[in-house]
Amino acid sequence: MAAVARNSSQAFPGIDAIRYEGPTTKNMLAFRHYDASELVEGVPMRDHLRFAVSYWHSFRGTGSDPFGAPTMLRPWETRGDTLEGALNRVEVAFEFMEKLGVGFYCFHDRDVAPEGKTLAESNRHLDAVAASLKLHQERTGIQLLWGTANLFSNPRYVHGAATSCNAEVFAYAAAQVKKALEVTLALGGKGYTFWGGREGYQCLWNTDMKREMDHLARFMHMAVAYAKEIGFTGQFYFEPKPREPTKHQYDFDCATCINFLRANGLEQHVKMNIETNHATLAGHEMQHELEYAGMQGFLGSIDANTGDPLVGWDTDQFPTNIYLTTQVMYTILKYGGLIPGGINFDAKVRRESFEPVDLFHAHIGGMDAFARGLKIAAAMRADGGIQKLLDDRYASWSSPLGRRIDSGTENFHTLEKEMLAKGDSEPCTSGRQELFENLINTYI
Ligand code: XUL
Ligand code: CO
Repeated sequence: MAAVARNSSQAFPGIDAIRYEGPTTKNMLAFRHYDASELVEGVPMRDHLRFAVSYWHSFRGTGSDPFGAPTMLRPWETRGDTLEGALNRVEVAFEFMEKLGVGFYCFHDRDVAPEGKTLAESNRHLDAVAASLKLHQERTGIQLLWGTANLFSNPRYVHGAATSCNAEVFAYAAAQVKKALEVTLALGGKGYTFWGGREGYQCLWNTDMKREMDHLARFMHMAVAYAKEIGFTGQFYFEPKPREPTKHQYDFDCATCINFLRANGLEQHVKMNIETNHATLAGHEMQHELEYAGMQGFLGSIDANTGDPLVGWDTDQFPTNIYLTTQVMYTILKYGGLIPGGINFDAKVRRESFEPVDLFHAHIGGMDAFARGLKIAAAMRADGGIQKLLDDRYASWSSPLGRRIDSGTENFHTLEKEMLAKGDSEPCTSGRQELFENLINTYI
């Protein structure tokens, strides 16, 4: 299949490259805050943020929902789910990403190439599309942030993939990930993500949880071994999600995933790809998930989106809330950044936002929201006011007693002796939550 090195796509006529025009511009197809080359803490914004477009939402999303048919107007989609259609879509996707000015994209194998009648045919399709993706990557400099395999859409995965009750499904999933890893390597992918898909259960009565989780660990070890064999040195990620499509997903949240990795000897090989809407489904704030992973060295990459506070499922909306992006960027800066990860917009335009231009508005808004969050977080760090309040709160740990406890020289006997002699502990000081919150608002 002949792939093209130039891009003849004109799917977005009338839309030029999106430029930084500053906060006062009236042009809604411009960045107000994201200036790729502007230095923040000495690093260009593009390298802090490493924005990626999700192929599945932006180029395979149709707008269908359980109550209605597809709504998306995508004039370039004239060839359906064929190889020809897939190759045309690559050009459209690269036209979009070039105009938007993002450095990265992410895909599942079945997003970019149609599934064939056999595994061998699916692999041939994927190779043909990957050849075109590679040429367009070389032409534009846009890189693959991470690849993944879709182990959940096909009916064969009805009971899961690595955790299926059917051993042949496990084998098929292994073959699919093997191929996806090869393609990710060929495209210079910076990472490879495992989202659990249907790895979970709907009912414990029909589920052998121990067996399923053992199989998941075995599957992951096979992936690690194969990556080593082919020389794939990209970062592996787990993407936690607590529920949907199953009522309990095994990769529930960061704490669950990190425990699974440690319990199965995988902690050196896998970090977290943390998604905002998944965090909230788990009953956590995104900041909690980032902090939990970051403090233990498991912060890898993020899937940026947001849920709707009134809707209890994974709505995958584009992030526009500056408070949220400030929390995210503050925590990311605190743990030294995301490289080799990035900020993947795992987000979809609403079903009602069905015109091609809405893809631009959505991404521009998300990128600007993160750029503002980054600048605010950097200002908070430069000023040091929040850190000072935090240090004050824990000041007693700098006392001689605090230092002795932290250095490990104390035990229950010595501490009891000290408190018996003293009679009571010193009174606590205020937590000053409202002062913290007011101070944060002064930066926003
Ligand atoms: C599903 C989800 C996935 C992963 C990749 O909720 O987030 O799109 O990001 O499989
Ligand atoms: Co995701």
